[in-house]
Amino acid sequence: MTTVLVTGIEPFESDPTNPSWDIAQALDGTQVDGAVIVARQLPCVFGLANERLVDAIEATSPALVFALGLATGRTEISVERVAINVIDARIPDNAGNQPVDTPVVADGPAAYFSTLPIKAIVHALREAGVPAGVSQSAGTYNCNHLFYGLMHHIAMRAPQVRGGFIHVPTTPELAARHAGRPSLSIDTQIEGIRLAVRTALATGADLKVSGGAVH
Ligand code: PCA
Repeated sequence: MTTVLVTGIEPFESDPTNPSWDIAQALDGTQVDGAVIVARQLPCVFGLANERLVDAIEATSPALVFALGLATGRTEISVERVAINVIDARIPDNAGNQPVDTPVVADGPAAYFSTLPIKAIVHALREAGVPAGVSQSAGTYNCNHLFYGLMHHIAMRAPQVRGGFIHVPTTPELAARHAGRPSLSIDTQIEGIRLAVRTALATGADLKVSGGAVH
């Protein structure tokens, strides 16, 4: 049976939970159109998160990898387009490390693109009433580093795997701790990621529709 690896990240900064892991955990062991979802939690630690991700890929041999992370402040499920080869941490990670302007992979290419059908996923989620959009930057913290590590591993060692990164908004419960932050219920987020998996399984070539923004 086809395996889809969905990863979430442990809580970080001051939050008691991380919705990215709550979503992955809720989907763990469930089937989507003949594929089974396997979930793994990754540490919010530079370097170690990428080692654990590679271990999980090697242990589960997935066809698809969806790495999830929390982006407090985002208003919608954000399907990331590009991972960049830089870490510029605003806060220390859970091991106390705070790299500034260091590459994720020394001598690696400047960037990698997601190999998920990002436009098709956004279209499917919006059609289903789940707020979603393409994001042109996963930031420069742990999630971008994880996304870059994923795409670098795929490029170098696992070209048969398709993968990418999705940032999720915070939940109402967490937003209540951060006044003014937008949120989306965990049930809507779980359904959104399930639908993203279904869409990626069913989509070879991505849709050619505009997902850009003029800022
Ligand atoms: N979000 C952070 C790191 C862990 C997480 O869930 C980020 O966007 O980098």
